[in-house]
Amino acid sequence: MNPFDLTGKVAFVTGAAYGIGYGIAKSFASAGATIVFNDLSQEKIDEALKSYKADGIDAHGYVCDVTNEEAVNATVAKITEEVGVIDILVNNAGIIKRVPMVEMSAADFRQVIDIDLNGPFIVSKAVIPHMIEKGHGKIINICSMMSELGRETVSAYAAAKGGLKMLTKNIASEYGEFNIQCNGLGPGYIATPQTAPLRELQEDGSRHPFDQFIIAKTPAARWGTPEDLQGPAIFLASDASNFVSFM
Ligand code: NAP
Ligand code: GCO
Repeated sequence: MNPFDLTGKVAFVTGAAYGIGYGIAKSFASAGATIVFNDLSQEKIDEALKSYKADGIDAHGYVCDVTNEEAVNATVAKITEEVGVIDILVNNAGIIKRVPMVEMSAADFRQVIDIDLNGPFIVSKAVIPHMIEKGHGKIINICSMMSELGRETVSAYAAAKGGLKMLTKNIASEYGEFNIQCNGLGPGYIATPQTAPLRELQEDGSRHPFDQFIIAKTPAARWGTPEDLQGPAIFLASDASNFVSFM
């Protein structure tokens, strides 16, 4: 028996048209899982389906905004009917706004909290009853170094990801008795569209100061890639982590 095998499992990775979500979904597929993802428009879904196909993955894409409770409930019901009960949920969809706090509007702050914290709450809430009924489930919340730290310009993101860490602990303790393991994954700094502005070259052609800082402070002396997350993601999605829950 391979405890990392995901054959027969249905994995729903939110916001997995590209970036970290796509990398995680790809790794789940390599371990045998059926991949389901959502994004905000049919155009993005179609584009992503082509990428999955090119990688040999027969994924299922749904248009759904994770902040819209009604749409999430309808999408989870559709997935359950069309693909099967979700065994693995990855709350990955997220945004960041890098603005000094005193210059940030309350509306922008709210939007970050809405997508990065209310989103995982809404999607988990829709999926958990099905997991309870099936007798098992895995929830992986994509947290951040900002779940632990603060830095200039990311107040809303740090507040949301700090909250997501606590939501993770709460789901783990509230639903652990139903054989649902909930864990957070804090990826470090990963090269994706979200972090692209931090790698933009300066006018004089030199590297962005934050880019230099990350390379100097990261033990591997480089930005991570979505593929770097495959080991921890498969571990947290598989039977290998059946007694691991982030409390
Ligand atoms: P990304 O490249 O910007 O991808 C984010 C994905 O989320 C996109 O597909 C986006 O779709 C989707 N999304 C945004 N809002 C959504 C909504 N309301 N409903 C559904 N989907 C939505 O980001 P990433 O770097 O891969 O990050 C993925 C997750 O990891 C985020 O939660 C992020 O905060 C977290 N994270 C990132 C890093 C990093 O260094 N990159 C590190 C730690 C944690 P659209 O294209 O349609 O907008
Ligand atoms: C930032 C970065 C981070 C990363 C990541 C760190 O501006 O500080 O975008 O927030 O995306 O979440 O783990």
